[in-house]
Amino acid sequence: MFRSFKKNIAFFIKAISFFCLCLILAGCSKKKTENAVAVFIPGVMAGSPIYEMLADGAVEAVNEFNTKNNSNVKIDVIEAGTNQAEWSSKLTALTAGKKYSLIVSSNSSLPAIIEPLTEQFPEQKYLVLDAFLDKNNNVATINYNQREQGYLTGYAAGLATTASKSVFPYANDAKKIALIAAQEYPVMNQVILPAFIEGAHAVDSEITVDFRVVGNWYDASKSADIAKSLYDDGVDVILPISGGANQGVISAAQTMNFYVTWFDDNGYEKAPGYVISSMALGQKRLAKESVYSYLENKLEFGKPKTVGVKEGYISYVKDDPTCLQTVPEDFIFQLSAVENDIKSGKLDLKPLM
Ligand code: RBF
Repeated sequence: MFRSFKKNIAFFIKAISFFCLCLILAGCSKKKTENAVAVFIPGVMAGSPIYEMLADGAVEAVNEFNTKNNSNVKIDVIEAGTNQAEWSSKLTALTAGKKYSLIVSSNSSLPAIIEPLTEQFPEQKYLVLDAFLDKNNNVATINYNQREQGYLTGYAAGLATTASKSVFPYANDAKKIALIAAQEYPVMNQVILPAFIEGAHAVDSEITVDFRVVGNWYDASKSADIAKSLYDDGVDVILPISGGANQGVISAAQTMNFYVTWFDDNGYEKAPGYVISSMALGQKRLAKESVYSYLENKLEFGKPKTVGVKEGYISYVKDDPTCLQTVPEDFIFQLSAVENDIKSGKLDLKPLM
């Protein structure tokens, strides 16, 4: 009698333990499938198409995933602001909050901020576009071959500055172009500027390229002053890469009459007749595809990728109605030929970093 009572108790304890184990396992597996995404904008979105496209693509990916799978993945977009000294502590706080399974961002300075965090928070995954980081299994990076983007833009500027007034009325006799950057950073100094010069020199080796720095990504009146002084020096084509401050270069172009070559997205509408080229990044599509593949558990971490013209993530925008109306046909034809040479491999512009 006592033995059978003991047997029953033992059975009861085993059953309870099994039940608890099942509950724990169910809890664990549930936690694993609960995804949430944060888009960490290193700066502000206004005036920075590269960040707007990042957020748009990530939000679209989550919305489509939720609709297709009847799930409820959350996504938040957080602007870190223009004070770069605060980015590291803001990203640390976002990570430490453990609210998001994936933090998405974009720009080449982010890997250096993220690397130490991956040791402190080994569960956190990051996806960074427009950046490069090797051998870190918590970080996926996809970089653009901006030598191609810079080269094509330099080629465009070179064609315009050497053109006759009958083709480009605001072109002068001096063969002078310029790049106005918000700040100096490794990709700017070692890739974009050298490639811009390389492309211009492929048109004419006598072209001189001026390089000026605004000092931040928002001061449009300062960038307008810089652009005006460059114009006074004989510069007739400017490439602005200064986020919100690009607007100053656009207004100066319209007042003084010089040309602008645009970077990152389609810029013809900003100043029809003044913006003569646009070299766009497929940042929205890349953000959408990579966030979607993360949600499907297919995103590869620790294996950096580089994409460019061949893969369709850098492209010369020429099917735009304003472009077709305001930009000389022969110029479009010549620039398209260079893009095709890159596509076919005839012109091999290997990444510089
Ligand atoms: N690009 C922007 O359009 N807006 C920005 O606020 C901005 N901030 C940047 C800050 C740092 C530290 C670095 C390295 C780059 C930044 N970029 C910004 C540039 C961007 O990553 C890219 O290089 C350019 O848009 C050219 O494709």
